[in-house]
Amino acid sequence: MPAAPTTDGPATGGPTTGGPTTGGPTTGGPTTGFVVTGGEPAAAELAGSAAGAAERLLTRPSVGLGDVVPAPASVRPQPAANFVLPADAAVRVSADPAARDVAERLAELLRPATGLPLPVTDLPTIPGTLMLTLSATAPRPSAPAAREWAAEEYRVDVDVDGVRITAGTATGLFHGVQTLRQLLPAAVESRTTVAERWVVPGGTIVDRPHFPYRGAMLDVARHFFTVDDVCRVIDHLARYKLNHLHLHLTDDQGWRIAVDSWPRLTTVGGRTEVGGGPGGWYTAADYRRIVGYAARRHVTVVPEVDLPGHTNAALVAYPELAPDKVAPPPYTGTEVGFSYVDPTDERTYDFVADVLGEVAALTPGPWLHIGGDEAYKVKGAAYTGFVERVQQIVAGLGRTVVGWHQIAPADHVDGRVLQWWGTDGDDPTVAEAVRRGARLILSPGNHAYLDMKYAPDTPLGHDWAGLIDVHRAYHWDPATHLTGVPAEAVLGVEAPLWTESVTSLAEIEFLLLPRLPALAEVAWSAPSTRSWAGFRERLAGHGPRWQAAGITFHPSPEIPWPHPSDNVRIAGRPTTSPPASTTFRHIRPRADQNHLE
Ligand code: TNX
Repeated sequence: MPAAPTTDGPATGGPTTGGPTTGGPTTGGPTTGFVVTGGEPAAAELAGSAAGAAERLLTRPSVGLGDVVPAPASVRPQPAANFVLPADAAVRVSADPAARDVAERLAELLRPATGLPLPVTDLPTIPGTLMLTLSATAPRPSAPAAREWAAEEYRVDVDVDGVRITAGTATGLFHGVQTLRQLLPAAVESRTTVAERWVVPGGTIVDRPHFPYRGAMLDVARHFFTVDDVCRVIDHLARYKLNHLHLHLTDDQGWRIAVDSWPRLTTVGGRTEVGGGPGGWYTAADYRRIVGYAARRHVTVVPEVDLPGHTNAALVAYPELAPDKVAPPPYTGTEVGFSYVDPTDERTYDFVADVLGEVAALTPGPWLHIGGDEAYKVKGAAYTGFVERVQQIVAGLGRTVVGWHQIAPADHVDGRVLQWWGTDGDDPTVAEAVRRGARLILSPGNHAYLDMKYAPDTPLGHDWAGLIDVHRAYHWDPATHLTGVPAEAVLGVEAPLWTESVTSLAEIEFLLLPRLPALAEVAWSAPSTRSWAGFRERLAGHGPRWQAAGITFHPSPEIPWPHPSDNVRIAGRPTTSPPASTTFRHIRPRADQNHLE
């Protein structure tokens, strides 16, 4: 459900007003020269003014307080209150294990580039320059009474003495840390030490999500990706305040999650992938590593076991599940809709209960995704009957069922969520399921499908749902997207990445960035704070960040990426020769290929 928009004191009316175009680096007052009025100034006075001007220059932030993606709910710049991280900076945090963990993440983020020790303490006697505070109620200086925090809400206050992040939960603090990260110069993303003045723009941000469910999906079945690759994708989600990673764990081309009671699913069904590569799978320990890594970044894993279709790999391993009880050949192509488990055989339901039971036991989050898409050969009552039984199995495990929107005609079960991936916002069957109680995750194929090409010449991806450039990813409204579906039924937004054509981490990143931040803003930011003009300006500043972090991205021509000839202050100061680690090169779209070095 979208959070009710609230105002918090004299907000500037949206992030664009604090952005670099209007209130960013130039808000620190005149940066060159100083005004002398009347008579001959004394030498000391002159020197004092010069020192003041120099100080203002040195404490000029490289980003504006409003340059955050996704756009915060309210931004109040205080240009006279910029903060410079001192060499003896410490992180002080409330004495709470989850908050402490967020503080450790912050220190981990900042140590490589700053080269500072950044000790973390929860002792109130030790002064902290970076303070992470859990508080029962939201501080509201301009109003008499404190109020409840909204879910995931945080507040960042920056003044000359330090940065204070306050929230009601560790998740809120974590989001505040991601905001602080974006307020520091791009060089903060460097994995090696950079000589830099770490200036943070002064002022206050109060921020909260519009939709509670904000996610991305990675298909690890068509091509397999390692635990490290998945963790890196989780990092990208966390950066943009996405809080769910949906893993598409099973499909015709491979079964990727070990199930003790049906071991051949992986030892036989996991050894294939699109194109004939070796495939692979996650052991229980691997999967636990993923969910643990995600949890520490406040991301919930949503595991999908796709049923009753998309099951060729399972049938190869266990022919008893096949309608004719004959093992099909392994499949490494990219067609869909031909395979299915036998909905008339009780053994199939034993299989489903065992698999979902084991996956649920490994998964701390509330969701189990049962697929349900493109089961073209299981029709009518056979299909709805199958889905209804599987929904009951999920309910019996105490979990909330999620399925692709094809499951809409099945009976309602408490809490059930449909993931809509259509391309036409008029879907009466889905609207009807919503009237019976279903909630929706929106993944419109023509806005949110990250496996769609950016442009006709994009070397990867599909185009069946159209081309999706950054503007298309950004320009839609989840609250009104589906006819006959009220905004209250929309839980949020998810950006799926199918991997038929994707074989490496660099290719994943190339399709994720820069569209993932666009979809993150659609999900996080209230419509009143969103504008394409502001977004493309704010997003431009992320190119140097990704480059400093060694992240591949598509240099979409719609985004005004900084250019070296602009004398961009990537390292936080004007210079014609920034340190090599932060030099912004190769960012212009090139005709031949699109990967950045
Ligand atoms: C449709 S979207 C599928 C996937 C494919 C994808 C390719 C959905 C629920 N099913 O099986 O990978 O198109 O874009």
